Amino acid sequence: MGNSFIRDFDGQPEDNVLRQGRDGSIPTRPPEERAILVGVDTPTSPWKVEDSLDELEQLAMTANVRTLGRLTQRLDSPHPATYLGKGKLQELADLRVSTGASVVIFDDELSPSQERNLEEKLGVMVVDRTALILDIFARRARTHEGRLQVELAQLEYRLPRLTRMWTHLSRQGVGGVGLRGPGETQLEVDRRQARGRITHIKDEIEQVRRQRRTSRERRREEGFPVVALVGYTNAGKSTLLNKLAGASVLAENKLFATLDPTTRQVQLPGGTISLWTDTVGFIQKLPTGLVAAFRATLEEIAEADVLVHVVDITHTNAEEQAATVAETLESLEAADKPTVVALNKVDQLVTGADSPPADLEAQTPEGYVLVSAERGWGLDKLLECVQDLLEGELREVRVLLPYAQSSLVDLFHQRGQVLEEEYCEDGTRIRGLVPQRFYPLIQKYADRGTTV
Ligand SMILES: Nc1nc2c(ncn2[C@@H]2O[C@H](COP(=O)(O)OP(=O)(O)OP(=O)(O)O)[C@@H](O)[C@H]2O)c(=O)[nH]1
Ligand SMILES: [Mg+2]
Repeated sequence: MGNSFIRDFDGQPEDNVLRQGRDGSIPTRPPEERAILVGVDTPTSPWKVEDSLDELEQLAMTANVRTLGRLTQRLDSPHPATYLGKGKLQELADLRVSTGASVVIFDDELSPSQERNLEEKLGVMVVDRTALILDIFARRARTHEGRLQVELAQLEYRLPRLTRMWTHLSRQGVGGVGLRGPGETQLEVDRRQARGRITHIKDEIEQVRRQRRTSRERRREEGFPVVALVGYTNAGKSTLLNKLAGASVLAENKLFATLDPTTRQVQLPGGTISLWTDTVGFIQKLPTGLVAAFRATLEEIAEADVLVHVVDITHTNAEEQAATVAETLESLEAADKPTVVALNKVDQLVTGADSPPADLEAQTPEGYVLVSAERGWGLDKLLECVQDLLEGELREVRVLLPYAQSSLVDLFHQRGQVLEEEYCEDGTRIRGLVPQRFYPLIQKYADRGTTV
């Protein structure tokens, strides 16, 4: 397994802690589940199957599931009916019996029929990567928005899998892995009800999106540049924000510690106040339904002025992780944003030093900064890079600003640059540079047919 931080996992479901005291009773922790992990090694997969299973094991631990064994098979693609080939499936069934595992977790999303066939053959609960991620998200969601988004993703995942029994709607928190979260009661409901609920949640999420958009516009008008922290889960985004802003975002050695976005002020070296948003981390094979459900949250990224992509360079799969982040940004149409890459956790690469190693520093290309979020290394440099990118976004405009809009004239002087200025009868005529983000504010005063 070779990954030391896995040992730090405590495996405690925090939901129990939260539930304690709410009804006065002492919580009974559901028995820990024990799993076999299964993956296929396909020629097209960018990850080595063992690395992907390492990650699946961490996901399982985060969901309080202990791994008892693993099984992999080399295939061109997963078998359409049973994921594994016939012989391998028998091997899995035998391994399941000999280990006494209570659940089998598959490293790819299973089709509803694969899931049914596998459950029949194995005689225990079958969970796929998507359900496991949804389970963790369900435990993490704290805000109304986060819960809505998770519930939507869960409903859409479960809808095609509905058979006899359907558990949903209120947060009961019991049930096995993959069955937890905002989404459960004893009620048995049919597909029609689930669809109705989906429509309802989508409406609510649309409201959230509108509110988010309004507050983004307000921030924009107030002139605060927005920086979004993006990166693979567990890369150190929250630790970085905590260090930079003295914030107290939960940062821990668990996958998907952060689900709901948090925004904090960070002062840049030139004195400008910028707003930094920390949000949900990415992961390979992130279900597209989940990305779609989290659109309201992820729009924060799409609308940021600059991205800081945090990479854990000590991770064996740092490159693959960075590629996954790039792909996810692509799907969010945020891949072209000005980006600084923060190569994090450099403190783990040196012993006894209190700054990044000079030889590494010398090799670091432009646009990359070596940092240690935990130790506070490289943060000044990171902020400088962000500032440079923000300033690099200055855009030349010609405007005629009415005298009543003197604050917009100030904007040029304070945040941009005045190249030519002329006082006329109808206002101040300016040719100048303004940061791109202010453009919407002054667009309507664009000066056509001018002398300046
Ligand atoms: N050694 C070392 N550990 C770090 C550093 N930055 C973060 N960590 C550790 O990495 C783990 C993950 O950090 P988080 O800040 O929670 O990571 P994140 O990117 O917010 O993760 P998610 O919210 O799960 O997406 C924690 O255990 C941190 O203490 C660092 O610079 N050096
Ligand atoms: Mg986090």
